[in-house]
Amino acid sequence: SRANTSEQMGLDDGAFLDRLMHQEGGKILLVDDMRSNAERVSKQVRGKFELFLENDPQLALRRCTDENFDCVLVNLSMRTFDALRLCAQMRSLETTRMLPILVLADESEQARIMRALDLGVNDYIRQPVDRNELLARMNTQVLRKRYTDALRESVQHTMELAIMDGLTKLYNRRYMTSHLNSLLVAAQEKQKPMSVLLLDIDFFKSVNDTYGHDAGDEVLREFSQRMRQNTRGIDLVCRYGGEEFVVVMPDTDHSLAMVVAERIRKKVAEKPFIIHKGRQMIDVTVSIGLASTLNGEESQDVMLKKADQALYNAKKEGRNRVVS
Ligand code: GH3
Ligand code: MG
Ligand code: MG
Ligand code: MG
Repeated sequence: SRANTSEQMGLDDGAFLDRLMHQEGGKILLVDDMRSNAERVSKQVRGKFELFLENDPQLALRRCTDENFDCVLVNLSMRTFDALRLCAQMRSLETTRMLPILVLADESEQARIMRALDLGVNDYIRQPVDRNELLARMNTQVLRKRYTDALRESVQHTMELAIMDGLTKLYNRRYMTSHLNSLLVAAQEKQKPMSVLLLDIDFFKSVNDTYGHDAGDEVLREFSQRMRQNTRGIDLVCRYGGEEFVVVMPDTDHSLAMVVAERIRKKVAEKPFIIHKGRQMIDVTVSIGLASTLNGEESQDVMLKKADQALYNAKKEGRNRVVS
């Protein structure tokens, strides 16, 4: 649903925002230890918002983390615990930092209202509560939450599109080539080795021809998954082109890179790829060209050319092998 929301949030799609803002209701958590008060609020929002009640601050925090509330309503004059402390905790926790907080306050609580606002509470309502005012203020918070959520998703999605390959969720070629040179420079400065693998799936055209293009796509996804599982977090795994991939391995000399490349090659060849929801099994192999830094002064172009030449030899020598 995230991608869906983001797509709908396209910059020129004002209609999506319109729909977003006119959605009714919202899921509200009321934190209150006074039953009678809670019942009054509940009656006032009935039919407009979905209201849940929690009378323990720790449980309230947990629920705000686990459930997707649109707004929290906190009664500032609770007797059994400090509402301000709860507000402070909500603002400091990563999971509740962005959740709108609305406080209910008595006439006499001006100083505490100020402190609550200081802590980052979004708004307050005086008790006894006027129903229309309560609904209006809650609605404002719910809409703001929805808007910022959608905006954040959209920004994240845009950033992902810029650096990731859509099919495999690996880094894309542009991202890799914009980092490889500086990684090589950093390796040289620290006098660390560095290796690059260029991988090309064998006879991939015949996978498409035999099982169809969608099957080919599934193979590419599963292949990417196996590469990810057999590399480290600091390795840069990217889709270089159609069925060609590059793994950039910092701090990795030729012999270690050989071990990694062999492991990937084996993990691809040893188990058939299961596609079409288990209805089809395809044997896949990969050829891998390996290039490692020698004097530490190799440029990106030199490294990729070396890997490409090695890959060419791997194909020529019969495929399903690693050549350096
Ligand atoms: P070789 O062992 O020499 O590498 O043989 P090959 O068939 O893998 O080589 P070739 O480069 O001739 O074919 C690559 C094929 O990959 C051709 C193209 O249709 C297919 N391909 C490229 N991108 C995609 C994609 O995103 N999805 C699918 N399904 N196929 C793709
Ligand atoms: Mg190819
Ligand atoms: Mg080819
Ligand atoms: Mg190929």
